[in-house]
Amino acid sequence: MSWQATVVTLFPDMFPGPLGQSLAGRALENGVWSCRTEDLREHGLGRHRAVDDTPFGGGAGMVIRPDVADAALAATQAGANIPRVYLTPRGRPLAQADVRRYAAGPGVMLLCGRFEGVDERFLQARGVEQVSIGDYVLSGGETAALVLLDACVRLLPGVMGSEQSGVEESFSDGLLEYPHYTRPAVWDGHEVPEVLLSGNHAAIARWRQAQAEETTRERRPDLWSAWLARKNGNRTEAVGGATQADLGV
Ligand code: 6GU
Repeated sequence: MSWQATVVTLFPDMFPGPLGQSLAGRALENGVWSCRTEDLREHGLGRHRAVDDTPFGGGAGMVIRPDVADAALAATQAGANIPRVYLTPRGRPLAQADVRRYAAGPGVMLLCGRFEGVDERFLQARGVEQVSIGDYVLSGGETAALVLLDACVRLLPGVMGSEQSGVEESFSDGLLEYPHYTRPAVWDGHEVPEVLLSGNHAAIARWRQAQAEETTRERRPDLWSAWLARKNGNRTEAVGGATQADLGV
């Protein structure tokens, strides 16, 4: 029984798209996962198969009707046990913890919006999670759905070549990853950090940890604060209730 992605969209031809290539593509061919689409248009109303209507209260754009969205959801026959996710810039930010949760289950049902959005009553009544992939606006949820699926599929058992590369990467311990270098040792006059050529594995591990911390502090103050809080929290636990001030941090 393979991990099943079900995508409700007005553009079914966009799937599996790039996920038919490379690692995800091979996993798809091998039956590790499957990708089904449900064309929202087939559930549209009237001669024009309308899926949307003007917003109550006025304003710009169109809104996907709850009855149309619900007919498409029913047609997917996706079980009530699989997470239902609507991709929208109004959603909570997608995090690796969400990806792990989705990948660990039987699959996901993804609803891709276009226009201004989907009627909120449908989302609430059918237990649909709302997820965003970042603070920028895409023309529709389809590319966001592809991002979410890529992140899930690479975690499925047997998809990634090396288990180690799944563990040590950015975000697995809340820090960004350290930088990487390969041959030649001198390129265009630029040398590789000396410690990496030393053969001193403990020194290399310390250098990489320091680099990861420095990069995170500079680029992602949000992750850095969370990491510090966790570290200090753990330390406080270990010494039995000492405050951060006690510890000089
Ligand atoms: Cl999930 N959808 C759209 N349309 N734009 C986005 C997004 C999703 N996440 C970030 N921007």
